[in-house]
Amino acid sequence: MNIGITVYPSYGGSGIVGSELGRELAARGHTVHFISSSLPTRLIELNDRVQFHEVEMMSYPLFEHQPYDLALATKMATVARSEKLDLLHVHYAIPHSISAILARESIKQKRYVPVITTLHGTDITLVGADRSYLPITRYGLQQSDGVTSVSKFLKQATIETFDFDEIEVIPNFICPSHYQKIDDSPLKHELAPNGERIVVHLSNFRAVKRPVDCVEIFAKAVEKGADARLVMVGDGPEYSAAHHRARTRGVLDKVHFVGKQPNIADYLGIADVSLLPSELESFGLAALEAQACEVPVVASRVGGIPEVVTDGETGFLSDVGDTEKMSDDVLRLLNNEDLRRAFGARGRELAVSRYSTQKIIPQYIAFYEQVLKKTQTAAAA
Ligand code: GMT
Repeated sequence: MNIGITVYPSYGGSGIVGSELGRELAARGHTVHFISSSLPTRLIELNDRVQFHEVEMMSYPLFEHQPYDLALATKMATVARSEKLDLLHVHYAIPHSISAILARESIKQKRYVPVITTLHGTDITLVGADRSYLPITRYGLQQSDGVTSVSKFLKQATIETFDFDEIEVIPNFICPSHYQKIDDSPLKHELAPNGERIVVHLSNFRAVKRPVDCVEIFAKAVEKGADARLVMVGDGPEYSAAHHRARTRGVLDKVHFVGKQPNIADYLGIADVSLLPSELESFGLAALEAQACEVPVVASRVGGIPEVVTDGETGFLSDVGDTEKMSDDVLRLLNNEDLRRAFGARGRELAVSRYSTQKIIPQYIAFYEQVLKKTQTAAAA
């Protein structure tokens, strides 16, 4: 197949999922055309099967804001025709599905290019549900030729908010050989020079991820006797607040803010516990990545997280903001190697058996084929 993929290139899990999906599809013999404003972060290698088409934006004094959605639609239509795309697969509904629908409609006299929208999270729960975007998001769902969501939770949220239920659940995935436990590494010595335990948090530091809670959980665990380091991987709006909390709680010397990292498996692989105390999480890719590296997860019991983290088996779940309990859970895991190993092994087992690329990528391909068949049958009738 010839597949057009659009993602937000530099920010968040939807971009990661879209980029890695593209790479996996190419490895299975398909040709993938990324259409976005810049090269997606995790896409380091372009070749005959993985191509990139940059959305060009014309600036004009009259434009208070440049109309990216229209420029994207134009590029999608151009690439769809020149590369004879079989379908357009967009990640994150706003504005990508609207741009794709516009592109499809603008060229449908020549050929019909179906649009598949994958819902990732705040495109439904936060941004899409806001009154200013709700009607257009619903239209995007109704007009897409196929819609997938990354968890059962997100499907249910979409039904409740948009009264739309034709959704295939296809979860996030990991490549098992890429995410592995690392027993020892120079990085581990650098971050924990005296053999301290490593607690890790990985996110884009938006308020919804509650990175300040991570520092608070860690500070409480230290007060209760933990000999550990906290490694904060990523960057974003809440960085300053998290840094400030580390300073005021007197743990700044034990917290490493390492910024955005190209290879997060290096950090997850050496960790003993992973923290994901989010306000809301439609799936929780960071939890899955940690589990794949045999790292137990301490997280909030919200959204799709319970679909990924099994409470008492691969990690511990708590109410949002319950930093007291979360710090107890961290301490319990740090102090008990057998428990940590058992949770780690079970987490890896679940990550591989349920969410490996081998299991999930064929689900996307089957869904593409189903949508193509449906649209071709409709066209023939
Ligand atoms: O909804 C978002 O926050 C944006 C989105 C992204 O692009 O970062 O994140 C979501 O997509 C990930 C990949 O499917 C999921 O694993 C995350 O749980 C989800 N984030 C939230 O729901 C907050």
